[in-house]
Amino acid sequence: MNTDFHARSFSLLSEQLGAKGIKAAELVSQISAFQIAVPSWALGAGGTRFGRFSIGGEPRNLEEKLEDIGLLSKLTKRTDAVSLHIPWDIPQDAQAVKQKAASLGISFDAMNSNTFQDYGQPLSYKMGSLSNSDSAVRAQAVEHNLQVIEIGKSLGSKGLTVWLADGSNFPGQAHFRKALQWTTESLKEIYAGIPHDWKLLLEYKPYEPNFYHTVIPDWGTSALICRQLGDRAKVLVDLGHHLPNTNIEQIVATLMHQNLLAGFHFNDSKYGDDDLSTGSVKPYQLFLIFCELIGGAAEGVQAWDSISWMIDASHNTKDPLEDLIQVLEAISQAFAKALLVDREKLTQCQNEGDVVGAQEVLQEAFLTDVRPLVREARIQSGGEAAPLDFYRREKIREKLIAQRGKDSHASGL
Ligand code: RM4
Ligand code: MN
Ligand code: MN
Repeated sequence: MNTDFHARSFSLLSEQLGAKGIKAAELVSQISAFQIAVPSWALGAGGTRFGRFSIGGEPRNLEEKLEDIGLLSKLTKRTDAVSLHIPWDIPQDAQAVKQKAASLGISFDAMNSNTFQDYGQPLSYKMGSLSNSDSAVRAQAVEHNLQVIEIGKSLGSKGLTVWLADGSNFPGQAHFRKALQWTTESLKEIYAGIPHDWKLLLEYKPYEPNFYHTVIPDWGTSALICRQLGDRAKVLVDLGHHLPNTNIEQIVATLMHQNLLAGFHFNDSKYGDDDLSTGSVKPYQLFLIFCELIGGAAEGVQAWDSISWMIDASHNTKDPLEDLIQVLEAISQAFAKALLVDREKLTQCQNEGDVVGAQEVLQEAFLTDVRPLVREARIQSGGEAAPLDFYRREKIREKLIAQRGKDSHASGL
């Protein structure tokens, strides 16, 4: 990236924004402060049920995963935390792992439990975990979540994310009400183990791996359960966990209105839980979601700081580090564009029934090229002007392959 090109584009944009009464320097500091956690499972190649193709140089252990995130942090300055998945990332020596992370400027975001796979535990989750009709399986799944909380405590995490695959594949297979009841009771036991300064982030998903019914299929069911648990339980919105064309921005607004939004799993979706790169398919939707978030925080319905930001992606063709650089950029851009919305004018259009005017307000912000702002934020924070160019120029993947081998395999999906 030519420094002169950046300086000129940033100064032109600052001037254009200034003419509208917007201070570029304020936007830059808001963008700089925005940090998004990276999931430990996004650093290796993801597979599909048809196959998995190694990308080479994948991190072989938790320490190497932290190193990859440390690198991302250094280049982008947009991430300072990792979200771990247990049992994929059990730390052998929590203190050493914590120290290593600290030396890289990385902290531990929400912990993810896993009761959707069998990994040598005594009882199988084939027929469900927290919703299982067998109380011994439910107890085992509860115990696993409590252990994940303990691991999280030792690392300084402040949250437990629960995503359940529980459901059924065929009509008649499960008793809907009992499955929901058992799930709620199990979650109550887990919630009892949630420390006072933690939160429980409850995810929902309409289908997959079960294709007829899922016990927590939507935000409403998740919200109903959270209400029965307590204030520290809130709904996690994974952008891929909706049926096509769902109005996710409205879901976000509703959850904020009830102070029930735990946070996000960022990804993008064409059909379902595709785990595609955020912003690659529906950047306008992402912008509209940020408009609701910024509006909700500004109007005081839910505090900005109470919301967690995490990426949840998986790729079988892209270099995951290159992808994460792209994704951090796409999220920053959507956030920056939403900060540009003239909220006063929007409210006025809404009150006056000016439909065309309201759309103009949103388009004015969305169509602004905010890349110079995002770049300036990164440069001022000490990151790279063009992280992807740097990554390729420095042949980082080649170096990782030399160090870790061509067939190294990161734990995860
Ligand atoms: C699920 C869900 C969870 C994630 C797993 C790997 O679809 O999104 O958040 O932990 O995938
Ligand atoms: Mn998720
Ligand atoms: Mn998912």
